[in-house]
Amino acid sequence: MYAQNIETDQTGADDAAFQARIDAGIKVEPKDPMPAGYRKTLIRQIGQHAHSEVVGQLPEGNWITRAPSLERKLILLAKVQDEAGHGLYLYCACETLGISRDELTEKLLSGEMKYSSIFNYPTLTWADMGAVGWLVDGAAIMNQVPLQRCSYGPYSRAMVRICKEESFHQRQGYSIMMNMAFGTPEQKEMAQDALNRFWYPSLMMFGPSDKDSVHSAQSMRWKIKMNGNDELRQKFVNETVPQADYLGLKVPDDKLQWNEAKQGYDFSEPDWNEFYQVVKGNGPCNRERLEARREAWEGGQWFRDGLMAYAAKETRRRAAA
Ligand code: FAQ
Repeated sequence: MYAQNIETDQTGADDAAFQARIDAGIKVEPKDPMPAGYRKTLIRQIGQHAHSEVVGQLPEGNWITRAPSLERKLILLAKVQDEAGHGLYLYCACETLGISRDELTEKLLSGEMKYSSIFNYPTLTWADMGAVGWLVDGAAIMNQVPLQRCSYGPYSRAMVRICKEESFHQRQGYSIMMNMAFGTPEQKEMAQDALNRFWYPSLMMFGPSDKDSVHSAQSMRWKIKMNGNDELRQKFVNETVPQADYLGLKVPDDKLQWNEAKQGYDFSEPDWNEFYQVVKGNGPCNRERLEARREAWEGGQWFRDGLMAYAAKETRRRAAA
């Protein structure tokens, strides 16, 4: 249905009229004409976002069977299911741009499409479930709240529900951190260790520094992104440091300091060489994560075949009735 629109994508002079609509705050809907580059950028960003939600289930899924209580197990299970739901809304939003979910999955498995670097780090202890909720979902919210106002209708609407759920996820993570940080000395040590390991990878979630960001300028003109990477990273640090202070934990950055003039913290940049290595597939868990997705995709083939066969049978039954 949408393939037809792709053929009518705008180029050249029409781009100015499109930009004027974006500047006026008019949402772009699936059947509207749009520049080919706008469509391509959205498919890249929404597709990568969807993959991140789905791959993002793996580090936490790792702890469902080992949660320390039935209550924590239920909460974690619900959270991980929410991430699957986020992937679903986002794949659906992406499909409105003329690409199928199967194609998106194949691009993930072939390495052509990325997913967030953060999910290539291991979750070694229960405290990591706290750090992931607090820091990773915290960073995700910081990035996604502004996306509720992005120019593409289906993406902006998907973000509304996702942000509500991410907010619950962030709080459940912080609640685990509170239990650990105010618990025994050993538990506090585990909480500190989790913060030490997840701090810089969380800062990397916002993408490279604006000066090295390939897509930011154009994406911001098109309101596919609402803020630069550095601005959101700074906001995240400003909000998170007092939360660490409350827990009595130390952010692993000796240069961290409040800067009165800018009304924000000065902080150390993450190691960008490490970031690019992880993005290229050389992080601690890249191979394991893609292998898990490949197994799930291949193992689910019989189920997808069954659904298609059932749909075909229903169509035949209705036609005969
Ligand atoms: N990891 O030019 P930019 C979550 C790539 S959801 C991997 O600045 P852009 C929920 C980028 O793709 C987390 N690659 O790129 C959850 C580009 O490469 P390309 C995901 C990255 O797109 C929580 C190149 O670097 N959130 O966590 C990363 O303008 C807990 C140059 O970068 C979203 O996807 C990275 N961190 O800005 C789930 C939000 N950063 O494609 C489970 C939507 C950059 O040319 C558990 N996305 N790259 O080959 C965005 O806002 C943007 O896409 C950015 C990157 C900000 C991520």
